[in-house]
Amino acid sequence: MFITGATSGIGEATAKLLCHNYNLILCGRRDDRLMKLSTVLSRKTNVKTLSFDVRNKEDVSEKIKSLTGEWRHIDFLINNAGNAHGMDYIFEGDTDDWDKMIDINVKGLLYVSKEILKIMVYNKRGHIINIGSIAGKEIYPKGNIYCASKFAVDAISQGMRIDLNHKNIKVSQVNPGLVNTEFSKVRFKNDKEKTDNVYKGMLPLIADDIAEVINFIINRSDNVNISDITILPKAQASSTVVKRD
Ligand code: NDP
Ligand code: 8X3
Repeated sequence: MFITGATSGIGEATAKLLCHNYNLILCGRRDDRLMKLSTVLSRKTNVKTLSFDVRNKEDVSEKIKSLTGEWRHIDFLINNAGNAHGMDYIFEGDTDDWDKMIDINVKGLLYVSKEILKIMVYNKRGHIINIGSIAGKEIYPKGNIYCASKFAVDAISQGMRIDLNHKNIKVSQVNPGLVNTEFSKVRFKNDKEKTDNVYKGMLPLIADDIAEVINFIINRSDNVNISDITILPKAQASSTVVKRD
């Protein structure tokens, strides 16, 4: 089980849930968190950590190629690493934020997939779960480039599913709505007020909700593929319609 973005939020919750049944390869940039998680989860399963920035194509390739023996038997890839950076009108957006979202959410996902697919195609089996978003299904004001990056993930998931169909590799996409993780803290660059406002007066999903759905998807019979699933909190009807008290 190869999980990107395992150092917080959805990736971390997924690692904690799946450690009961799978060996784990956990990725992220924050070494201290990878080490802590590895120490805890090693009590339950075999854990390997790989520290890299998904934007660094050479490092992604080197780190994945460094896996040997049993660690190359990767049946599941959870492409979860990603974030929003900023939330501005398109005429006011910061191009550094745009670069981050496209480089991490789109190109990073591709670099990781490229390397893992070499293994899955060779093994003639595998299952990729891409973490998309409701933002990859509907555009909302000031969502512009983040939405574009997640629309790209949606297109990539569909393209993967088609191209890997004859390679015995399943591709699923999970599209969460509002989930209370470090996502908004990153998006708003640690601005507490803006972060708190995202979830004000409503009950968002928690990372465990998404981990449970991932667990469900990977535990269907081999003949079944949950190809695309959107999960919203009860208070959220769409990207823009959220009931708040
Ligand atoms: P978090 O901020 O809690 O987690 C993001 C994870 O991605 C971290 O583990 C982080 O690790 C990793 N990451 C970010 N940038 C990089 C990078 N350049 N290289 C490697 N790893 C990176 O947010 P979430 O758990 O909420 O986000 C996980 C996924 O879910 C994302 O793809 C996000 O777009 C998606 N999503 C989130 C929603 C939400 O409301 N929270 C809703 C819909 C989708 P580190 O910093 O250690 O590298
Ligand atoms: C995260 C959900 O609505 O904040 O992908 O863009 S949203």
